[in-house]
Amino acid sequence: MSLTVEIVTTKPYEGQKPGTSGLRKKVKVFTQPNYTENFVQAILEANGAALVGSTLVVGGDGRFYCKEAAELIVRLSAANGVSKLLVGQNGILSTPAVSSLIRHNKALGGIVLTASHNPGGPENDFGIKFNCENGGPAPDAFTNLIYKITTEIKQYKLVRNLQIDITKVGVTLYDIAGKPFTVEVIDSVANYVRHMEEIFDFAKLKDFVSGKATGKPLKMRIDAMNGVTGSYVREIFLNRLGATESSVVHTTPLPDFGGLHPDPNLTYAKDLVDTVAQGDYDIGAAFDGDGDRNMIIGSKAFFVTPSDSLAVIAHYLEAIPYFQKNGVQGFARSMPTASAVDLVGRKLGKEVFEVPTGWKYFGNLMDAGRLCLCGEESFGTGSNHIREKDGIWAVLAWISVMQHTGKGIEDILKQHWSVYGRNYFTRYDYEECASDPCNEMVATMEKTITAPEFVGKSYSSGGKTYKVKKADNFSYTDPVDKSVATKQGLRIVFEDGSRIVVRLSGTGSSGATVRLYIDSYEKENVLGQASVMLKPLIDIALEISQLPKFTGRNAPTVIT
Ligand code: VG1
Ligand code: CO
Repeated sequence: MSLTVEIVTTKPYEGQKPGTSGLRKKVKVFTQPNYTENFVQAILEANGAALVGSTLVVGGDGRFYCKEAAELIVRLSAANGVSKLLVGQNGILSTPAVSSLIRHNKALGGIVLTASHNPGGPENDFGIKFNCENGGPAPDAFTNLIYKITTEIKQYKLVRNLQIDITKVGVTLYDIAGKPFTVEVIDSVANYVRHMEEIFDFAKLKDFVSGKATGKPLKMRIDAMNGVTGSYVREIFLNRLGATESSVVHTTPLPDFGGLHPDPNLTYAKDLVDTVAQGDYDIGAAFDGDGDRNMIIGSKAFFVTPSDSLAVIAHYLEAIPYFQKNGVQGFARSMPTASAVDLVGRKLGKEVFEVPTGWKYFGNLMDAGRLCLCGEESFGTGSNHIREKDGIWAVLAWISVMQHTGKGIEDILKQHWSVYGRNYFTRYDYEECASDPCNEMVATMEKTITAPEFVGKSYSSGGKTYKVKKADNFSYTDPVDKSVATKQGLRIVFEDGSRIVVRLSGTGSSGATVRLYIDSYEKENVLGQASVMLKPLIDIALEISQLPKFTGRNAPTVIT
C-alpha cells in the first residue's frame, strides 16, 4: 500500500539554536506541539538536495522521549525523500556508535537523540543533534543554517500513518507516494564492537584482563551510570574480554538514568570513586549518558585528569594496533584543556592544534589527515577512528597502555610527569546561575583583560606572583577551511605559561553555567596536590572575574 505525505502547517519556536553539541532543552519543551517536528524538519532541509535518496542513521542514549522522537524522525524522513534509515533497536545507539555507523555505511549523516551528560526523565533534559557524513557533529555553518530554518519554518512534511516497530531488529520496506523507503532496525552494539576489535588487540587484552598473561586478573570497575554504554560495556568487557560480572555496574540503560546524573566526574560519579578508593580495583571508569565521555581512575581512586589522559595515550600510541597500522598524525586539544599533550607532540615532532570547545572543531583536521588523537578537559578523548569522542575507546586505550607497560595507573602518570613535567589543572563549574549577571560578568571581564594596560600586570596570592603575558577572547581560524569561530572563551596567559580561562557553557538547557579553568605547569614539583598548587591562581581568577559578586556563589557546584 502506498502511503501519503501530509504537509502540516506550523509556526517557528524561538530559541531552537544548537549549542556546543546540538539542541538541549527540557523534555517539556521538546514535547510541545510541533516543537520536535520543526527542529527535525529544519535538520532535514539543511541538507538541501543531498537529502533525497540519502541514508541516515538514527539513535540515542535511551533517555526519556528517545523512542517517540526516533519514530517521529522516521515519519518525517520518509516524507522528506530520505531513502533509508538505520535505526538503533529501541532507538538506542551511543554517540560514538552513531559516528561509526555513519562512516561505515557512507550515510549522509545521523540524528543523535541525547542531552549527553544532562540528567534525563520527564522533568529533565532531551536533546537532538545532527552529525554530518564524516560522522562528526555538524559544524557551525551547518547548525547556523538549521537555526535559520527554524526561525522561518511554515510547514513540515510527515507520513503520519507509517507503522513502525523499532523494538525488533529487521528491515521494513515502504512505498511512500510511489517511492521506496527502507527502515532497517539494527542491533545497537554489533557494528561498534566489531570496530573496536579492529582497533585493539582483543586477544591480548583478554589474556591481560583474565590474568592468563600475568597470573592475576585485572580488577576493574566499569560504571555505565545507567546510560547507553551499558549494553556496549557488557558485550565488550564481559563477553569479549572475559571480565567477571562484578567488574561492571549500572549497565541497564534507563530512561531517567535511575536518577543518576550521568556525568563522569568526581562529583557525579562519586559512587565509583568511593568504591575504588577502598583499594580493591586496578582501574575504575565511568561514562556519560551517551557514551562519548570517560573518566579514568587508578587504584585507590587515583584521579587521571582528562588532559593528562590524553597526553599519556599520545605517548603510548604504539601500544594500539590501529596506530601501528595507520601511523601517528598530529594531536589536538580544546583551548581550555591543559597543554600536557603539547609536550608529547613536541617531543614526537607532531603538529599540535588548539581548537575551541566542542568536538566539531576536530573533524576538519582529521578529514585532512593532520590529526589522529585529541581530547577535551571535559572527559573527552578520542581518535580519528570516528569523529566523536569515545568513552569505551578511551578505556580500551588505557587497558592497552597498562598491558603494554605492565604498570598501574598511578605509576604510569608519575613516570609521565617525571619525563614531561606536570600540568596541574582544575575546573570549577557554577551550574544553573541566572543568565543576565553571568553575561554581564563575562562582558566586564572581557573589557578588563583586553584593556591595553592589562598585559604586564602582576597578581599575587599565597606567596606566588603571576605576570600577565597575553589575554583575549579566544578566536580560532580552522586551518583547513579557514572558517572563523570568535568569542570562544576568555583566557589570561601568564609569563610562566599558567592560564586562567572563563567561559559560559553551551550545553545547558536553562540558565547559565560558568566554567572556570585553571592550568599551571611545573617542571620539577610534580607530586603536589592540585587543589593546593592551584589555590593562588584560583583566588586570582575569582578576583579578576569578580565571579562571587556577579553570580552570588561562594563555591562551585562541581570541582574537577
Ligand atoms: C561541554 C564541554 C565540552 C564538550 C561538550 C559536549 O560543553 O565543556 O568540552 O564538548 O560539553 O560534550 P559546554 O559548552 O557546556 O562547556 V557532551 O558529552 O555533552 O556531547
Ligand atoms: Co556526551
